[in-house]
Amino acid sequence: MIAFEVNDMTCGHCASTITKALKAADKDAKVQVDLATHRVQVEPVSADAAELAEAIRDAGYTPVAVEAAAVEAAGPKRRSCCGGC
Ligand SMILES: [Cu+2]
Repeated sequence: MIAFEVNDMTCGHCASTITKALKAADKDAKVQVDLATHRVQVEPVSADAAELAEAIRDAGYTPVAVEAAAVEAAGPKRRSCCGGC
């Protein structure tokens, strides 16, 4: 299980964009999104953590590996959204 915090994922449209991006990177992956906590959990089949993070970035979002979240929290946060909400 790989988990990311995606703080610029703010609505259902963001969540579905990210889910699609992850499935495109690893079509058999199990993806679970929790909008309230901005968490994305992935059970990958063929992709590794770096590829999954890349897929989220390519979709226009900023994934933070949950282990690294405390470090990243000190930095500036992007506040933009997908425009779909
Ligand atoms: Cu959105």
